[in-house]
Amino acid sequence: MNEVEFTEQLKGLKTDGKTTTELYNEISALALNYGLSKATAPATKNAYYFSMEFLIGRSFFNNLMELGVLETVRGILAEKGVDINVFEEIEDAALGNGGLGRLAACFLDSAAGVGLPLHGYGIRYKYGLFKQAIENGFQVELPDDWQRFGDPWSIRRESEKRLIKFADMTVTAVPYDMPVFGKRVNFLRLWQAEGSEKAQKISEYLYPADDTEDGKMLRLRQEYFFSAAAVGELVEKHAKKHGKNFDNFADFNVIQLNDTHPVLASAEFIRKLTAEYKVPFPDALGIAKKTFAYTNHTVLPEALECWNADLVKKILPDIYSVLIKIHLRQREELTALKCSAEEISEMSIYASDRFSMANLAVYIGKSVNGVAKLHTEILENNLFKTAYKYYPEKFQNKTNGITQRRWLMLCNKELSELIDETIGEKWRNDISLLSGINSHIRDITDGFIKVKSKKKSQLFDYIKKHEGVEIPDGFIVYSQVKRLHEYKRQLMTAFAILGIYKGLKSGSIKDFQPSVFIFGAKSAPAYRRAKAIIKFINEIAVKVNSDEATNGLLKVVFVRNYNVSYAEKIVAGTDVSLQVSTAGLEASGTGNMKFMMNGAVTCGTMDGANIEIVELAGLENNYIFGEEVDGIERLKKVGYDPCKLLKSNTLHSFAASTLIDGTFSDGGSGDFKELYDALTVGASWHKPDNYFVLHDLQSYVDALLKINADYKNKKEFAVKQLKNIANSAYFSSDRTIKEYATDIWEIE
Ligand code: 26Q
Repeated sequence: MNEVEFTEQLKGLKTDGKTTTELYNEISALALNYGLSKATAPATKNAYYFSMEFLIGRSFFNNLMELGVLETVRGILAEKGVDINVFEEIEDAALGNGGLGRLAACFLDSAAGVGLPLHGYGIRYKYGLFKQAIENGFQVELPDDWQRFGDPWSIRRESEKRLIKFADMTVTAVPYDMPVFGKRVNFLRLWQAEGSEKAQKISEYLYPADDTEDGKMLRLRQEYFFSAAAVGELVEKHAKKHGKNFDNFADFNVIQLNDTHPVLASAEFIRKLTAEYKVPFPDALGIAKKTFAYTNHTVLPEALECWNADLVKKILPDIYSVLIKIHLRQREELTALKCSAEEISEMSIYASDRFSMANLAVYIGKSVNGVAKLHTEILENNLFKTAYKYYPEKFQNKTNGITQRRWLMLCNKELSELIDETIGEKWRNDISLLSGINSHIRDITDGFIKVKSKKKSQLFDYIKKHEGVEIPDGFIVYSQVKRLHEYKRQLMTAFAILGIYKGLKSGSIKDFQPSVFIFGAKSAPAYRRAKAIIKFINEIAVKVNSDEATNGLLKVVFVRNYNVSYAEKIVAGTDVSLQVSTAGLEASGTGNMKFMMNGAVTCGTMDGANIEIVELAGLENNYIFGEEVDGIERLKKVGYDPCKLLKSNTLHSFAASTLIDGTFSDGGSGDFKELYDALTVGASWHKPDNYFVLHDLQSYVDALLKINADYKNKKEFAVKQLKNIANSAYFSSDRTIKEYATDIWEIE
């Protein structure tokens, strides 16, 4: 099908009396066929991205854009009296929790976009990340039945289904292919579990947590299920083509492990080669070591996966044996390298009846990478210090990126057009040209201010409709949108807002530019303190928004069910991007990059990719505050006492007391007291104020107020915002993916 045929068929489409869902399915099917007709020749060497999560979002608009027919479709539908925006009813495919899953989606987009053969492998969850409702200020989770509108962008490949064996059952894995359009057509292949009721459970739910809940058998099954399906397919394809010689397997295939979640794939690979093709174990291990590469996405100790050895033995006995063999082999190697007993135990795959998935990934991986400069340094100097000492050549940095196609061209058409007018359209195919804006900044501030205020008012309309909160034009937009986690410090923002609110009421803060704070966040359902923070923010919102003395100056909105599609609106309509994690804990962040590319200044700590953002866009065009990694380390050594701060600083004691003095109600749940205790005496195994919220609070408020004051000079503020846009090309995932292709995958 060519474009003319596509257009003709679309023109012939009957729309009368059809539901949005019906139209969605018919138009998508047509576009899918058109897209598939552009299919590219298979590459010699392919890279495969194994990931438990692909946070794709809505495919409809993005795919039409990638196929170059979005405007045509918009026009033809308009002629038929259908507004293309009705398809915003179709919900996102939220097969991921947050950063790691969205990164996977951006990588697929970029690989297709720049023409690299990278394909994704994952799980086709029946239910994606829960939908979030807010009841009485509390998060409530509802199932996300994303397929109820149909799934017209997937193709079920019945003939390529495979059997996956567990000790207690055999499960059928059926692949569904989602094409990814660009210069190439690549595929995201998602496996669905079929068979008995127990079998189907494997692909029913995405784990709604981005840190580990220990020893969950179902998660172990999920990890093995899709890893084994994918490995089985790749190995058999190779055997068919090249005979049973696997020495050259890595010349044709490379597998990137998106965190440790799919690392059992390496054990399955060795199992399959040794058991089914009679490859000697040392050879199979050697081939695995040339095939797999590992990306780490978190240094939080609770998010590092370990599997109970008995559990593995019980449901995957053959994998257990392979893991033990790898472990013994690793010991031999480390002994030969003259590692001390302590060093061996630090790097060991198996210890205290548990398998460390990170140690396995580092041992097997031909490369190990972090996702921002600072993060990679932390891997080398802390988390994987000993491995780095013995295998320095494995370690690399690959700073994350985002796809400018979804996160600029699609979500901010107006800004994209301003860029076209300023530097021409070539940047659309070569993002590095964006830096051309630098020499025109002072000529386009007025144009930019217009675009930004348009995107803000679109966002305000949407918020009015969905959250019922009215935000007047002209408000400065500060946004913090990301998963809810204590280390990301949404609580610190809440405290800062309380500080500002108090200052406005008492008159100590003068000349304040009207501002709105927008939050969007889902909490893991079992993470009590994170849920308490959501409730706390909602309580603050009710109080602040209804106070007539201040609500012309200050508003707070917690948006419900934050997801990719909501993010597209928020990043375009934000002035100030809040990226305030405790230094050393946010591996990279990618929201920070989306905001930057849309012309928000960053108000943040020296953490993750924030460091690289200010390196490129200039410290003077962003607002950095708070303790840096060294300082945090020092505080930990000498002992940090938040209670001292509570005694001496009025801002701190005022803000923290609101958790326990009856200012706000937690509905009798005791949740706010739990938050207060976490700050003052510590919670779980954590020290008091484990994330240094109180320590950084004052400098945070100062930074927010400095921004507020600077904003008065709109033109100068627009210059800062434009400097960010002009220097954001580095954070395109086109750049990132090319680095992976050259430095790790060796594909073209
Ligand atoms: C592990 C075991 C059991 C249950 C859940 C998990 C689990 C699931 C998801 C552990 C971690 C995750 C996700 C981590 C994640 O999203 N990390 C983010 O990755 C982004 C992309 O690299 C970075 O930008 C963020 O800084 C990082 O937090």
